[in-house]
Order: sequence, then structure tokens, then C-alpha cells
Amino acid sequence: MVPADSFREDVIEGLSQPQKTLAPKYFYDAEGSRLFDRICRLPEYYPTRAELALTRRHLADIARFAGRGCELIEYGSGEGLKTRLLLGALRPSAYVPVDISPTALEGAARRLSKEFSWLHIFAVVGDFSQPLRLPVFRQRAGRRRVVYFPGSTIGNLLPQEAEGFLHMTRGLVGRGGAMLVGVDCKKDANILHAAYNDARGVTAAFNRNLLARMNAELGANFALRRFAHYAFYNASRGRVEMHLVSRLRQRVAIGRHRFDFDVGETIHTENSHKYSVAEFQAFARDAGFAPRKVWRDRRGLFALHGLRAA
Ligand code: AVJ
Repeated sequence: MVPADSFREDVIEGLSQPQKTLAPKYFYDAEGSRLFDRICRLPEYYPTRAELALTRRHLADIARFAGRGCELIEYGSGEGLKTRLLLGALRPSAYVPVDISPTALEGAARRLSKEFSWLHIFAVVGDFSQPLRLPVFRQRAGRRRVVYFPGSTIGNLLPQEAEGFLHMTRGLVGRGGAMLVGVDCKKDANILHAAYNDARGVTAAFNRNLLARMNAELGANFALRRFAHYAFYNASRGRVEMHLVSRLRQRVAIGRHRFDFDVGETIHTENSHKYSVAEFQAFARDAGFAPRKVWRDRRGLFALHGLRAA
């Protein structure tokens, strides 16, 4: 869980910028996590299915690359089917899920230990943007350490932040280590547009839920109907941007703070960067990895990169 006071501070700071901004990590309260699960099942939202399909299709090769018996560190709670496929094929000597939500971690760890009774699980509450500290977990000699970062969550970071994150991960896995990272590919903007503007309005509800969360947790007085969901592909920056657009001139209060919105003014709520294989590999090289493998789904929508510590 993110402490409430840092949520408040981040909101006040983000809404005080010339371009009002909120960090996408705040989407995931209980309702936001539920809405995100619904997004993953939408017909238009291809990334989840594409990544699952490529994992199934190339599972043996992926497991061979990571190495059976490795120490597997995953950013995310490990709840997903992809993770369970990988755990079954890899039989890691240790599994370290890292997630910001202690409740999500607990639930996932409990279910995983039932399904994989042989698995040693060391759950760590943490945030992938911070350097990871692994207190209960010492690397055993000769065991390859592998970081698994699925879902294209890395796309939420700005390119320079993503490179910093890869660099930090390179330090964490050490010599002989590796990384498996899921990356959404550049593609026809119409496909991207549909994926972030679904017909049922689930993505819009996910975006607007941030306003409901600020009302509930910070005592803000956002009127949800006065903000519209807006998502578009910014081709020059290679990313889908999500915004909440003020439908009118209005003033919003959060405690003693007041925020003025002009008609059409936006809160920028998410970036979702898309990378071609060559672009991402160049990045990985700059961060000290040797890109060795790329697995893709049949339609080439999504890529899983296999990186080796250089
Ligand atoms: C979880 C960050 C990969 O960027 O596609 C889905 C989140 N936002 N629909 C993405 C999201 C809108 C998702 N990531």
C-alpha cells in the first residue's frame, strides 16, 4: 500500500504543475485493480492476450534461456497465468515477487504455495521505481538471478527512466544474471486507439477512478461527470497518453488547496511507451545488457526480450 500522506503530497504537487499530472501507480486501489482486470479481458485490449500467447508458444525456449533452478525475481504479485506457466517450466530455486500491495502479495503467495508446494517464496513489498532491497534473501553461489518484468509496465516510465531502471536491474542480477522483460511494440495507431478507448468504457472508468480515489482518500470534491477520458497515440514520442479533460471551467478543492481548470485543460494520468525491437535492444545495451532473444506473438503485437548481463 502507498502511504496516504505520500499520495496527498504527490497529488498536490502534481496538480500544481503547469501540465497537471498524476502518477499511474495511483490507479491501482481496490476498485482500480478490479477495473484493470476487466481491461485485460476486453476484446480491444490485446497486450495481455498477446503476451500470454507468446509465453505459451515459446515456454520451453524461455525456460531454457532463464535456466532451470535460477532465482526468479518478479515485479508484480505473480498472480497471473503467465507467471504460473513460467514457474512450472523453470522450477526456480527461489521466487521473489515484488509488489506495492501487501494484500495482493499475500493472496498470490498463498495461492502459489498451494499450486507449487516445492517453491520457496520470499514476498517483498516494494516499488519497481526504487532500488530493490532484498533483506531475507541472499544470493546463493552459482545460482543465476533472473528478473521477470512482464506486462509492458516498463512503458509507464519515460525513456530515460526506463534506461535507469534497466541499469539498476543489471546491478541487481549481477554477473551471469538475466532479465525477461515484456514490451508492447509500435504498431498501427488505430489498434492502439481502440485498445485505450474501448467500446464499453472500462478504460474511461479506470481513468476516472483516480478522481473517485482522491475524493474518498483526500476529501477532494471532483465531480466525475465534469471530466472526460481522453487517450491518444503521440507518434512523435512513441507513446499512448491518457488524460482527464475538464469539460468546463471549474475549481476543485483538496483540503485547503484549490485547483483551477480551464475548459479543455487536462490532468495527464499515464504514458504507455511503445518500442520497436531495435529501439528496446539499443536501450538494453546502453544499460549493460546483451540482448539475446526476442519472443513475439504471431501477430507481432508484443515482445518478450531475453537480456543477458553483459
Ligand atoms: C499496465 C501499464 C501496461 O499501459 O497498457 C491499460 C495500463 N492503461 N489501459 C498499459 C493501462 C490503460 C497498462 N500497463
